Amino acid sequence: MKKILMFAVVALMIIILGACSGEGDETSSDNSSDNNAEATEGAEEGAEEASEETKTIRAGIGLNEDHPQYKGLLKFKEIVEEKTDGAILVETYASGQLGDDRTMTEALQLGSQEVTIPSTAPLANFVPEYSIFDFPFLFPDEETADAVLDGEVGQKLLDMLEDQNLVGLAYWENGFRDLTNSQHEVATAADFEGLKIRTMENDLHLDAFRALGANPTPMAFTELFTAMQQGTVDGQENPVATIYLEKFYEVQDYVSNTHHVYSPFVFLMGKEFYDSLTDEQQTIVREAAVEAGKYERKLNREANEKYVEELQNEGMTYTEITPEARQEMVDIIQPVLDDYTEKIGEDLVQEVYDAIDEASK
Ligand code: TK8
Repeated sequence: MKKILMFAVVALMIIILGACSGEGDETSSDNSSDNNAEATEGAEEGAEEASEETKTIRAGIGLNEDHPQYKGLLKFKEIVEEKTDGAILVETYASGQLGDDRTMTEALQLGSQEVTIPSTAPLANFVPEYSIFDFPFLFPDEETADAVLDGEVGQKLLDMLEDQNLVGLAYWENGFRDLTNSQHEVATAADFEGLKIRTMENDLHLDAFRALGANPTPMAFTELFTAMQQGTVDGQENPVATIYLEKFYEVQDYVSNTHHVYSPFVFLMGKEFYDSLTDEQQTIVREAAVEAGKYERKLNREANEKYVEELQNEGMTYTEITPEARQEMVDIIQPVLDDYTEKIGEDLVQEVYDAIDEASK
């Protein structure tokens, strides 16, 4: 009898202990599932935070803080930081602090910088087709340039940048380029003879100035002022906004309204950085680059007349190029354009000219 009782007590104890440990298991399993849930939630939050950790755009340009290009960059910064609620911050660097157009474009390809806004000319070293934008006398006015650049063929050229690990988000405006020099007035093609002219690092520019009889030297913008100051070059060519705001009148005496090239800027972003953004962030930076670009174009155009007057007030001799003299320059340069049409591809060149005709109607 005693044995049966003992067995019953032991059995009862086993059942009670099992239930407890079961509860414990349930409790622990509940705990572990709670812990798992918390862990998962924490990881998801972490991942979410990780995907939304603050990203920083290092944006460098070559021109100084007085230029509309920098004011446009500040507008881009304002839009992006506001629309991402600070998830993307923009650091702005002017005056070539991070390098020149080519070296900053290379930095985007390497991921050591996120944004730069070069002229199209040096981009021809990355995508040869970009030389089309530096065909002298291509665009008749800013409105036609806007229509072509912001249209189908402009987008086709932006798309070509992706193979270079770059994303082109928008076209901004550098402007119609005019010639300055320290030697003498330039009123006709013959006046280019022997002038040592700095050009952007673009073979078409070099060949066009050689055809006019000048002695061109390719050079980064960051070296230009010193080269003019030291007489390494006699002259250069840039829009009047740059000539005035970069104080070229301190080292140049003559300016001619050659208007020989309409120069766009391209708002570039490194492709790896762009791909790291969320879809919403990609839309925000794209739309901000376009909106800030329209603002920059407006600022750039508003002051052109004023800049010409200011340059004369600073002592520069301003020479108007007559239509006949300009036509003579066009005729002299034409064989160079025929050569580059072959290099770039006749179809693409024709597509640009057709877009210009369409926009000019
Ligand atoms: C500034 C340059 C400049 C360009 C040149 O980074 O190199 O002369 O016209 O505006 O892009």
